[in-house]
Amino acid sequence: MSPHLLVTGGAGFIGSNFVHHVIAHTDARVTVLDKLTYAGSAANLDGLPEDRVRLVEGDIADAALVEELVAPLTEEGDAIVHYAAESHNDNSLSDPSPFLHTNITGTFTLLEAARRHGTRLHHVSTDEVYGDLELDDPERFTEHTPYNPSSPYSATKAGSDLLVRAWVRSFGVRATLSNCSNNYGPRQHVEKFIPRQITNLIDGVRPRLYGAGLNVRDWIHADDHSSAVLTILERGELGRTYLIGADGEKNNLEVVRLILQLMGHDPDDFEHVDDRPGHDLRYAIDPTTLREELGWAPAHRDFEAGLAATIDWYRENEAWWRGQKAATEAKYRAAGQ
Ligand code: NAD
Ligand code: TDX
Repeated sequence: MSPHLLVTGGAGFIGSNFVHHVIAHTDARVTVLDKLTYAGSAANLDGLPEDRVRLVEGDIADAALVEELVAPLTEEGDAIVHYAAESHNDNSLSDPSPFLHTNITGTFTLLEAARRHGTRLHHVSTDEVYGDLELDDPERFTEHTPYNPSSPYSATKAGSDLLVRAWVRSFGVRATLSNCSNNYGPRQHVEKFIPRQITNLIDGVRPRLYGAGLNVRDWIHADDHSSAVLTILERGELGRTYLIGADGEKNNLEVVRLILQLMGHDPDDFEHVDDRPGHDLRYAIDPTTLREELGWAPAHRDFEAGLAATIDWYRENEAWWRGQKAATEAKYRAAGQ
């Protein structure tokens, strides 16, 4: 029997990338559990074979539904791969409540089902749980870095990680965790930094840089995040945390200037807007363990080429993002951003 994966949040940006990756590279069947919030779309699963991918619209905090979907999973090869989350820092500053519901209660609900049924679970998390680094800090984040989250988003992701670790230790749940750096690529919501600036430029609007733009993010293509998660699912050691990164540190100013240049504009034709409250200065992942122990390596090593392809995707898929754009920009305008 081919393995059966329950992918939560599989209709969002990174979860849908993983579903496409699994269908292309394994013989697994996938059930996607997704609430289809503002960030999720059934269209992200277009083109996938109907006999291998099923979408169930629902909430990961709905214990009865989760029970129904987890009970049939077997202990051999089947797994829950948990991507579903409220994922945007700026939204967590205006209304933290859905972050508590999905990231904490939702993760708890999945863990309880995994505990009842002995199901393998992989929990997808973020480098933001470690807080931020100084620009000149010689050490990057490792799996031993203490947790120190800054925003309601990262605090709820940190809480969800700690729940998973506690369920491993106290109840023997068979889980692995991964903390990944900033993803870019096709199908990312236009609220996020890179797609916001690309779609602004398509609309003739200048990019918006928070503060001075010196904050550093460690960019990885979503395809590489997916291949890393699949590697951990197949070869990771139960109970372990793996950090996923591709040595992609860049400050926001560099990224905005590169987007402007690639889209044929003056690289300085952007606006500085109000900074994000509590804005983390720098994220940077040390991915040595994943590379040396599990032999994973990123395929997208040229950020400029990956960014150019991402720009092309947004140019060619306006129907995908157009419906999100006006409401997203209205929220940013209200926040002075
Ligand atoms: P996203 O916002 O694009 O997608 C989230 C998906 O989860 C959506 O499809 C949404 O409908 C679904 N969802 C939300 N609440 C739900 C609920 N209660 N029940 C079921 N489904 C629900 O997010 P993303 O950027 O694709 O991030 C996916 C995961 O990866 C998250 O766990 C995030 O913390 C993590 N992560 C993201 C990044 C990044 O750069 N975006 C980096 C590291 C880790
Ligand atoms: O318009 C903008 N201008 C700007 O300068 C926006 C939307 C963002 N920024 C800055 C803030 C950050 O320093 O760009 C950087 C990236 O911002 P986001 O895309 O909002 O990402 P970030 O806050 O770094 O978090 C992302 O990476 C870690 C994801 O959204 C999280 O889900 C993930 O956990």
